Amino acid sequence: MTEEPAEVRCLLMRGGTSKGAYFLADDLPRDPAARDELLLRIMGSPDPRQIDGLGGGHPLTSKVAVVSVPDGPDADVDYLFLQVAVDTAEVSDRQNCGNLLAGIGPFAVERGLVAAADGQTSVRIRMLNTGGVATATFPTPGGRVDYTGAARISGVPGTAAPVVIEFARGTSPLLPTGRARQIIAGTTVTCVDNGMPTVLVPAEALDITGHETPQELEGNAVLRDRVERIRLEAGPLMGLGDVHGTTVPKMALLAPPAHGGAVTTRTFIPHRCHTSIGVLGAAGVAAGLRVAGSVAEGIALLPPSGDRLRIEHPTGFLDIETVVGTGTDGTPVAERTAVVRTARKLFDGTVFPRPAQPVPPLDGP
Ligand code: NQM
Repeated sequence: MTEEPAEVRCLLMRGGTSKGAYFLADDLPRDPAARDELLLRIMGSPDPRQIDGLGGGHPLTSKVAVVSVPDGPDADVDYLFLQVAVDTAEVSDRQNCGNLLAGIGPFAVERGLVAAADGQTSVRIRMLNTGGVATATFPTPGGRVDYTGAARISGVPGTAAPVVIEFARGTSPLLPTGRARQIIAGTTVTCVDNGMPTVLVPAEALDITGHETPQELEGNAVLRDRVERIRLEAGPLMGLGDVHGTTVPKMALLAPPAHGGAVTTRTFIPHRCHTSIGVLGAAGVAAGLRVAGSVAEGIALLPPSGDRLRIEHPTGFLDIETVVGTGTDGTPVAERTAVVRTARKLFDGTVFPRPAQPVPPLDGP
């Protein structure tokens, strides 16, 4: 599409513990700047409440998925994730989202990009933000997506159909700085990338227990400042360049498990504290736990056998399977990562973007 649309076909979905607007790429402007400007008006940004758009006033509910037909045989659909900032006029493609990923297969079936089998359907999804490929498998009795089921994930009330997601072998180095641990801004950390650049930081080193609520942590200005200083120094070391104003790397604070899992986490994404944990953020934590010499040693408790790790977070836990092996150059690689999520179609229809006009500065309630 080249012209500025007055209305756009849109499917609103919960994907895992996030919520976003899903579009076919063909229904949006082709030019990325025009597309992003339109998405700001659709989501209602910039505005802390996003009251004039679809966004929910939090990074976890201000997300967009753009889906298209791939040009090669390696995938069934292409998925571009866009994070729409809440209170600034920014749209970023610099991170992926494993939660919205859970809705991509069902969306592809809903929009006729993929024919569903009678029973289960698997969709190979190329994730354009990172270049990786994931396969999502979900129930499609009678060739239609069935969103109902018995799978329960922490952070979402009730149960729904399971979406099983398998990530192919990682394409980027698991340890982007080449080291299992290092001192950054005076704190010993481990930098990992298992689909999402993430810095693992022992909570104790930041003078917190790591079991505080997200509200308590967001209210701790000294902590937020220390976490941000580590992040800003870690970004260039991880090959991300200057990370001022970007949503990566994520900051995962680690503490001993409290409920039988492998580790407790509190994740800054990067300025709000996640109410649970991102899928790929958890993939990074899980892989980091398996790297010899990482900062997780002495904090995490690995089960004696099996690939599955339970990552505790503020609203429960996320179970994730990871296998970390050794690459040809002798460095650790994530061989395999798998997770179960759920997704649900919330609304299918037409969204009417706020008209293009200058937004006056905020001057009161
Ligand atoms: O890490 C939040 C989320 C995410 C991203 C974030 C995600 C992931 O929970 O794969 O899912 O870290 O911005 O949606």
